Amino acid sequence: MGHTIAAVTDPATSPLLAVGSAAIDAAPTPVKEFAVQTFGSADKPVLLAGMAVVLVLITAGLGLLAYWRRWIAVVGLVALAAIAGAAALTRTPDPIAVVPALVTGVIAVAGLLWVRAGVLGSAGTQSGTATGTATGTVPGPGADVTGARETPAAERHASPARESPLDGPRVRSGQFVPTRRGVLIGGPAALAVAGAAGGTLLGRRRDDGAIGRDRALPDPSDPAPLLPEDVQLELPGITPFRTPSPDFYRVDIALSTPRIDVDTWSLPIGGLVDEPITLRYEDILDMALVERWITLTCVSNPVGGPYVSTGRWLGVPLVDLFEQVGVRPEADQIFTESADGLTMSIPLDAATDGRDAMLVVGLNGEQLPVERGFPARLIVPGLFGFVSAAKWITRMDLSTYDRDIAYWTERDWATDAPVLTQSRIDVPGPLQRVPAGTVTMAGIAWAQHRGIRSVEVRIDDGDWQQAELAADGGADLWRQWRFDWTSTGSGRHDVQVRATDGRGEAQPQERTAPFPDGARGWHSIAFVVE
Ligand SMILES: Nc1nc2c(c(=O)[nH]1)N[C@H]1C(S)=C(S)[C@@H](COP(=O)(O)O)O[C@H]1N2
Ligand SMILES: [Mo]
Repeated sequence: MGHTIAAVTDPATSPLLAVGSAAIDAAPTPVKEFAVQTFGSADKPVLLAGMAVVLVLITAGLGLLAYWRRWIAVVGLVALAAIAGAAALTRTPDPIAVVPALVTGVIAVAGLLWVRAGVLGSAGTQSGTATGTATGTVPGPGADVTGARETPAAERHASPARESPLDGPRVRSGQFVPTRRGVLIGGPAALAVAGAAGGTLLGRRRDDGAIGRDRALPDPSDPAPLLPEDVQLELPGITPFRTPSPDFYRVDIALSTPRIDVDTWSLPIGGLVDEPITLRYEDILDMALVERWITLTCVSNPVGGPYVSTGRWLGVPLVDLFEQVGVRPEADQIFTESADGLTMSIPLDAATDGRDAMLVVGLNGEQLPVERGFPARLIVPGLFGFVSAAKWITRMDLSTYDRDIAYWTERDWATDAPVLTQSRIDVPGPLQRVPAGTVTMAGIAWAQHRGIRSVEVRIDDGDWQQAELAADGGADLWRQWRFDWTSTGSGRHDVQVRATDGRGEAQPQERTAPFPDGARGWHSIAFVVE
């Protein structure tokens, strides 16, 4: 019920989603890392399913307690609703946020009392519905405990039940009285209907709830440089150089994707500046826009992992905005707030050293997709996404690291987070069987803003050998590589890869976990020659 109501008012305040989001915020970093590494992009469905199971168990427990002491169950339900309401307030600090929890609580308490009355029978009004000792039908679960106390024994025997308590619902003196069978079937059915309705509504709002997705993007005044044609190797199975928008990796803490109305959205830029400004969406579209190919990576990407993609981003250079507001010399970080409650912080030095740091409105020639931060987000080449790529941005302050602390910094992740050099084997796949003869290996390597100088491959315990590199698209982009090997006998072989960045630094062998500043180590897979 709460999910359905929230779909109409504000999805983030759905009891399930709000409590889930609060749990994500509160979860200690090791638990979060475990979830990301174990469940990958399914971490949120797993969390929600787990919560649903726990909730069903708790409410079932309260239902059983209600046979014994009605007030305990009522207090339990009120407590659940209060938790949901409080969690919703942490998402949307507006009294309206508690509405889904409040309505759900009221319906839950009323429903509980109603069902309880029906199942136990309340003295005098439903004499025929209770335990039916005379006909030997099945007594209700509470019959021994409360039924005997509440239903005068004489009356029970005086009017023997003609119907089994498992019969359908009956109407007694104009009152609809639920039966156990009705509750057993109707309860889950109502749950399924409400869940499906809420899910559908939420899903629909996720797709088209944002307003202003029909605006035409202007042409960039500084278009993306034409990429050399052979940045893309013609090899089956290799990661495409240009990631199609739907295939772009996605990582965020948002259980419900913020859907923003660009007509009411604005972006204040303030803090340690001479002249704060507030930008509307149209203001940004009116500025001189640049377009750049940039590869984005997540710090949570494990060695060989999938959280890296490349897009063509359209936006305003941050330095142009900073020129307008006049940044004071004491500022050392760009501190952002987003519609999902996340705060992030970019080292000011990195954003102003000449690289293409920008406030983005377009991806691959279209408005930013909703799940990519519509209407606007940041991109800073060379920094991991969790510090640099704030989606659904709602505020940008020039600040200092002493003054404001970002969400992930509070959770012990690195403050300064340059991308680490990584390389990945896409072909052959793990344990793939390949015919004897020439075996082609291929993949990608990245070290944004430093570039990739070379990639080396080692088969089994042999020597490192230079892989062939595809054309270089620029230092902010990943680079494809391939290596042809003539197989030496059938059976299992291991292949390892390591890249050297544009500064001549090779990837270290020693593996580290993604926490707190990114995974290190060589990717390695095994394949089988037939
Ligand atoms: N508002 C907001 N912005 C966010 C995040 C988030 O959870 N909320 N996740 C960040 C992380 S960890 C990464 S890696 C990138 C991923 O961007 P993408 O989902 O568009 O690939 O967005 C960043 N921006
Ligand atoms: Mo990330």
